[in-house]
Amino acid sequence: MTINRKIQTLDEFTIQQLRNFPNATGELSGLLRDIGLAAKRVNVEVNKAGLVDILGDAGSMNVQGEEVKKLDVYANDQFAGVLRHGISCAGIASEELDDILVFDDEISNNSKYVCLLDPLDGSSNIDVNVAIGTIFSVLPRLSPKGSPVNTADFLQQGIKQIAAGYVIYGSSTLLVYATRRGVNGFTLDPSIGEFTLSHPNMQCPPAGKIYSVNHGNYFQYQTGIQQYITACQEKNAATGGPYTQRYIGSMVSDIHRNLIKGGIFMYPAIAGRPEGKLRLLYECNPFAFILEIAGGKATNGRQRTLEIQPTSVHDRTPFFIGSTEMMEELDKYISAG
Ligand code: P6P
Repeated sequence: MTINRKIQTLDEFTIQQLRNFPNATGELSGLLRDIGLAAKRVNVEVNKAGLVDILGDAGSMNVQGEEVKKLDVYANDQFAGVLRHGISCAGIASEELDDILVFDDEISNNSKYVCLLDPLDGSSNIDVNVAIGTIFSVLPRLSPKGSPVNTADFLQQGIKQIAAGYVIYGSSTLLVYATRRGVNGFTLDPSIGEFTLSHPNMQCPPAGKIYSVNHGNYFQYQTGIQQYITACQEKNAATGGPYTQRYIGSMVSDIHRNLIKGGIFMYPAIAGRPEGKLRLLYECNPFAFILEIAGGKATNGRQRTLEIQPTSVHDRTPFFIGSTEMMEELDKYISAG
């Protein structure tokens, strides 16, 4: 029997990375494998979401007499569970948890990393079958090993991230993660139940023709942003260039598409939300890290996202991310606006 060595699974890839760095402890590889396992479990339930009427609404009991959980609560439990029982993570912050969750056991207290998660972003799209996703960020702990982690371990600038990634539960299930060595994507192969390398060394095109923004908030955006959006539209009319507006309402999908094809995603401040809607630590920082490693840019309109100093776990931030040339053009409009 010949083994198809061309197909590299996530586990093989992370172990190969480990072999390239003999001094590495393997904790990051282990953490990424744990995330892949949780993502596979979440994927099974997300794919059944359309059957909720059969399986029962959240809070009800299903035919097996088990309590049916809301999918984002289920997703949080899956990621928290595998990370708690792994050897690499000392605690997590999550959109689903009011405060940090400290694992506080002997193994976890000696782990190197903390993980920050949006376990299931865009979950309001589940009932209309729009792709949703998981977003994760990995930070090195600051507190001494052997002790429980604390909030300060999580309130670090995004430039301190060791790794970051996302999972898209869409037409296929794709896990993308970045370290400083590059961005790589793995598509779940149901026939073997493994994530397999499908998008090696992902790069964000420096230019693009796709802009992603919620036009419904247009009149709430600051002048420079309104002018940039109009410029994107005028390009289309004036130059016949194929500028296209694409906005799915699921940032994982919008940003993934722009990462591959080139484009810009914007979630500006709006009336009543001076800090915007998106969360800094577990939505914007992971994507900012990934896009910068892939050659793109990410800001809050004034400052590099990765340099923003967090003040609390659930901080929000205005968010602009994508192809470098589009981000630089946006910056000109914001500065002149
Ligand atoms: P709006 C989903 O709820 C989310 O957090 C992101 O995934 C998405 O980009 C954004 O909110 C959409 O927000 O206000 O445009 O519906």
